Amino acid sequence: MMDNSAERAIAQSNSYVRSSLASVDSCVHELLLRQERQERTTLKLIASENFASSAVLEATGSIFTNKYAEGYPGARYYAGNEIVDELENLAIERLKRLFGSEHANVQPYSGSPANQAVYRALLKPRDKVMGLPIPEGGHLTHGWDINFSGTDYRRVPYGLHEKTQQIDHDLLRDTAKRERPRLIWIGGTAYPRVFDYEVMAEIALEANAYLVADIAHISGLIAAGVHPNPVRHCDVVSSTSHKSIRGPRGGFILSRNEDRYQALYHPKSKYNLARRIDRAVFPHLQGGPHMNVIAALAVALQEAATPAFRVYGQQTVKNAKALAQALLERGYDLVTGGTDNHMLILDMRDRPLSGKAYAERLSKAGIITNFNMVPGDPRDPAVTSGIRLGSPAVTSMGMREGEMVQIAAFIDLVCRQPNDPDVHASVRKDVANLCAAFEVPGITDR
Ligand code: DSN
Repeated sequence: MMDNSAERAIAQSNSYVRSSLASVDSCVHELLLRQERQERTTLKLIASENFASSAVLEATGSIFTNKYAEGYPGARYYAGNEIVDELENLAIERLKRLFGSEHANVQPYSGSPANQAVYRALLKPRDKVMGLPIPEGGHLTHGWDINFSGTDYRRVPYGLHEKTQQIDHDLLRDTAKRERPRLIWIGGTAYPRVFDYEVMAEIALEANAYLVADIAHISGLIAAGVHPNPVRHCDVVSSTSHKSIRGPRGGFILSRNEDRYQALYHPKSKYNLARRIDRAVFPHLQGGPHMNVIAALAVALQEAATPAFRVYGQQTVKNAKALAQALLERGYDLVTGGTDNHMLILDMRDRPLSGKAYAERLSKAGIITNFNMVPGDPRDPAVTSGIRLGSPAVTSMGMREGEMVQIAAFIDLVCRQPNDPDVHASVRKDVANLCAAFEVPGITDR
């Protein structure tokens, strides 16, 4: 028999568990409401952001957050994992099916940890790595000097063709033959064109290098079938799960089972490529996987396998192209002259303000972007000369080409009179009116 005080304590803790956020923590609740209001009334044009569905959000906020499950399905270091084993296997199988991959790991906490695991599984410190530098559209983890990938490995940047601003495969081939890198990255965070995985695979083969695609930005477009799938050409493919694929904040890695360079680079290892990837994620780099995020990823993968998601991917690209065209018509320069994917990069080198200053002014007008380096950028990375725009989130709201033309007009108004508060206020009002005509997944559809 419990005494009265124990019963009271349990009753109190149960009521605490059932309390809503508003009654438990008004400060966080208020911040959440403000963020919701902001997202409902402004244009989310950050190319790496999106709106996860209510189902994805529900799984992210579920009790799976409580479960420790270090290890992998069937081989955990905690008891009580029968259900989460099923959950992780479900996410793995959905991922393998969606991308046609032999192996999948769904545990990386995000894109950078996924890429760290790739380095760990494939290379030794000081091995040579080729990747696109950040000003040309690459990612920090592709061999940038202030990142582990540039300090712990020898980086060999490859560049863009001076005129087209697209990857110069001839130059890349020559550099790879000369430098003999152990790994070549293909992918980036500010590259608006289609990647040629077939040519990259040839180049990697000639150099005996691993080819790794980082599809963080375009995994949704690949899943939707509107961009080529790199899986068959690459040794490993890494990604985040929250950008165009519209899942929770997280990452994943796809790979072949066997390592074609096992005898050359890992002769003493008793593990094949798939096992080395898994061991790099856990136990080398991470502890317990975030099972709530894996649950939400499974949901997002189910959504991404539907015909509706295919339409979403197609519309995302159509919208980016329409926005690009409308901005070109208004006299803006775009890196590479346009886009094939979900993003475009405004080159503002010949304009009076920095990329950072334009992004701040646009934000005052309710247009949320990020400032970004452009090829040949004379400015510091902390200010830059570019603005990156993306269509995934506004496409998730249901906007189409007509709205993109309107958005280009808003951007133009602000950039022409960046220091006029009346312009900021009037564009902000028009932006809010435009947004009010659309549902915001995860916010207004609950
Ligand atoms: N921060 C991501 C992006 O915005 O592209 C890359 O890591």
